[in-house]
Amino acid sequence: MSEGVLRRYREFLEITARTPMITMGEGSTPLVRSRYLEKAWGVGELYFKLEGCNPTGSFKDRGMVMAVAKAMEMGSTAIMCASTGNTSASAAAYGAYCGLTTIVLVPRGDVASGKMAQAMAYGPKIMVVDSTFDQALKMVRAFAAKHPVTLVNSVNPYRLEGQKTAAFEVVDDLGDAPDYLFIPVGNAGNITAYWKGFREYSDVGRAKRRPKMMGFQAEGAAPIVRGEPVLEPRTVASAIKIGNPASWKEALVARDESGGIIGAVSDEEILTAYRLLASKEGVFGEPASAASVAGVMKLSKGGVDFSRAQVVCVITGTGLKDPDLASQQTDTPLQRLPPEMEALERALEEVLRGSGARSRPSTGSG
Ligand code: AN7
Repeated sequence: MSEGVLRRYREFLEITARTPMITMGEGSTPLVRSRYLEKAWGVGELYFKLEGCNPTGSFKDRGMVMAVAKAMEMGSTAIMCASTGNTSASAAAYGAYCGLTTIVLVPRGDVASGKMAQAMAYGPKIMVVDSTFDQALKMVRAFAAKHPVTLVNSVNPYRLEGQKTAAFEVVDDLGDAPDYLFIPVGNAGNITAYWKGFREYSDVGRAKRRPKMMGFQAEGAAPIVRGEPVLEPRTVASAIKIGNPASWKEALVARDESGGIIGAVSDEEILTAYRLLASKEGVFGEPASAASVAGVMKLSKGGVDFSRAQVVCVITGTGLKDPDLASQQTDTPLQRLPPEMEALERALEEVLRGSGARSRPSTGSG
């Protein structure tokens, strides 16, 4: 059976004898070294933390497993959240796994189709609200304060407790904290959780240093960068289309204590990074995730010297979450082919020449 984050990092979490040690196999995600962008952008060492490899395809599972375990420990039978998609998918999955009633509110028209289909598959109560994410979050906060349901948005402190384990893993894999941690920022829970994780690990001596926290918002949804809430956030990266982040203050603390920045990248930069990440690195992340990579691209092209730095980019969710955008963003042609070997050889003549592949004698055995 998978270890899961509750067992792997139990000494750093608030686990009691009565905490159900549930797991769907979250955590222990790959840290992959770049083979192309690192050189293209002149970075000393560039790594991608593949959080799309979690059970529901995003980092949310780390926090959800902790929030759900504590909800059950306290006798709760219902969980609730507002979401741009990934939190609702994760809540619905863990809710189904644990037999809880799950209620999710999503902003109408703002959730990628893969997340919507996924959330629906788990069978929660889903309500589509004619509002932004920020308004839906306000509604669930008010509702949960009044009724017997556990709020599992990142304002639930156990969510961030679970999510901080990703920082532990980065240190465990690299042997120390990296110089820089690039991360997309929406509701600002994850940047807060990573910073907490890095701090705790260095406090107990498991890391000798702490990284600079480099958070990136989308330009049209960059309240922290602008210094005021954005009433009508706009961005192609629907996961981070958030105008009034719940962990705003905590994100500023992470930025300032670490000597990092919170910056903005345009949708164009996000999409360029999104395409490069998939086509040059084989890493298919969702658009919001590409904001972290766009951040490295923007700063390195803007003259920041990363040539001696160790840089980690958090790829927060899988590209499969947003198949419509993926189809729009690719120029890979689909070629029709009659079902004949000769046609296949004709069609691939140039491809093989272009790849430098040498023809070789047939072995006769196929
Ligand atoms: C892929 O699911 O807010 O700054 O409701 O799905 O911790 O909010 C998702 C956020 C980055 C931003 N990448 O993280 C939700 C939700 C992906 C995300 C973020 C989200 P936070």
